[in-house]
Amino acid sequence: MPHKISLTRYLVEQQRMDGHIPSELRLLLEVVARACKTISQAVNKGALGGVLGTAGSENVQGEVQKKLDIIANEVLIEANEWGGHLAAMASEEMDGIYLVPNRYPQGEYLLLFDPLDGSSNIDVNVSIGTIFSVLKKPDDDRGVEAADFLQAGNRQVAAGYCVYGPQTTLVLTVGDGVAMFTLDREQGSFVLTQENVQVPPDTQEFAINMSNMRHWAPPVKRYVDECLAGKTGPRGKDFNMRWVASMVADVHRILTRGGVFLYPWDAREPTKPGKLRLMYEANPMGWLIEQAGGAASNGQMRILDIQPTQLHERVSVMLGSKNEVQRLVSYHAEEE
Ligand code: P6P
Repeated sequence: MPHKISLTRYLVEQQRMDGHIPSELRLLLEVVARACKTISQAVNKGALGGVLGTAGSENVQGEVQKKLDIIANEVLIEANEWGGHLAAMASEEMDGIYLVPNRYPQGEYLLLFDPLDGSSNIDVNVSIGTIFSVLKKPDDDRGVEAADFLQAGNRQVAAGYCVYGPQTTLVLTVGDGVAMFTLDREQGSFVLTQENVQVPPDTQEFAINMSNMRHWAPPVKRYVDECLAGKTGPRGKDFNMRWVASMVADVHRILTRGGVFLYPWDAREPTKPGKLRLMYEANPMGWLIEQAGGAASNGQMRILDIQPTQLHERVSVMLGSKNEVQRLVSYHAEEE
């Protein structure tokens, strides 16, 4: 039986090997992982824990908050605010940024998260997850402001998610490839189960919410029509379709066996660039996919190069197997 490598040992070796992970960042990632374990336990209780259903409130997006959305948010805030590794946090569930209280030491990192992505799936027992992104705060001694979070995704120093499914699996990058850690509930620790994750450049599986077809822009319609035409169409091969309506689950499948995920702009709300949020969904997931050899675009440009202007801004997302994303980008270019 190969010796189990815990998340802690993996991070210590990453830190020792090439100083790639400063000790403060290692501490931050271990705290986030512990918070994900706590969230996993709450999620797994389900109806037994009295945590299903709505909380009777709305978040900044105007979406009804589930009880577990708020629980997960509070777990992440409470786990991270006292350690001295963070200066501030931002969350899908909070309008503004959360400054680490003055009673605690301030660190140099900014943590952004969607505490429980896919929460419409909570009550029907389908996989959901936590997505997180880590940035560095500006190198000055003034207090952190919301504008300090508005950094392009190519400035992330760590990104990852924890998927609460049949297994609880933490997936992480610090810019040196993607590693996966499965929660060993008997030991209560995340154990390395895959490293150097690679997304195949080609695929026969696409993920999109087909009910929005009549609202898509022509390049997306063309791409999906060609997938549906299968072997007799221009692609010369049949495609399969998946849509979990939980980005974490769809991205985990793509990291595990390839595929392409699309949540593109559509005409339902033409002034919105898309549904998904740039800072704490598209950027962390985009970096993970790129670190695994895939691509992530908004149809016109690399998602990680987008300069954010608002904390909760939305973006059109096409990510996964590189050759499929490049095909989508070329269709958008032809359209323009
Ligand atoms: P739709 C979940 O609410 C989410 O933000 C992503 O996790 C998911 O991919 C998408 O929205 C699902 O959206 O419109 O298909 O319900």
